[in-house]
Amino acid sequence: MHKLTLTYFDFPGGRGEASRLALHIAGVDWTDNRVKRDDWTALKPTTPFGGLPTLEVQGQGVLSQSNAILSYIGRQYGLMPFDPFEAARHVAVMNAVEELRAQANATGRKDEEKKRAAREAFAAGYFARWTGHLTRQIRGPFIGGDELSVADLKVYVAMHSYREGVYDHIPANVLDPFPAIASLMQDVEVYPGVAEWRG
Ligand SMILES: N[C@@H](CCC(=O)N[C@@H](CS)C(=O)NCC(=O)O)C(=O)O
Repeated sequence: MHKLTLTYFDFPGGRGEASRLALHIAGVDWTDNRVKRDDWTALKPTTPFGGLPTLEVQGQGVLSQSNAILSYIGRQYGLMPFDPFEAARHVAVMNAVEELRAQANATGRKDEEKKRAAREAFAAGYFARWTGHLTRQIRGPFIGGDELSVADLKVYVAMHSYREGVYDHIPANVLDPFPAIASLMQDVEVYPGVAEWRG
């Protein structure tokens, strides 16, 4: 068994949290390495692509890119479908979460009124379309049906941030019109190990 170290910033969200959840659910021996912002400048050039998370797999090397890390953990520990087409569909969902993140991040503005306008347009436009697309990917209760996967964890962490109001001017009830996503979130929350990890 390879020793695993997941490195990410010290907060319960972003691109690293789904991998932490997956490793916890998998019940494997892993190190939760949390980087302080002050230490990041020195660490950044040592990472494969200049970003976190990374996953060090002892004896093999260091992986970067959140979706590659999730795919690796999922394949190793039964949190990814075995069927190649179905697995690729799950990767597509994870990549779509990254596209959503990029669009959301592009709504940041220094001027508060401009930010409000950009966020409201995003919520009514890209976000509403995206959640519609995601809904059609959910077989129910999880993306692949009965089995939880790393893609469900990625969706869960990303959608949770909206519910927590991380993006100001986007209301915390923005997911209300999408019951399949709300149901997936609920089922992830009661999945063994999740509440324990999230605290
Ligand atoms: N495509 C990469 C993006 C990695 C990334 O930009 N991570 C952010 C944290 S979520 C980061 O390292 N930010 C600090 C920096 O870029 O210096 C992935 O999915 O892992």
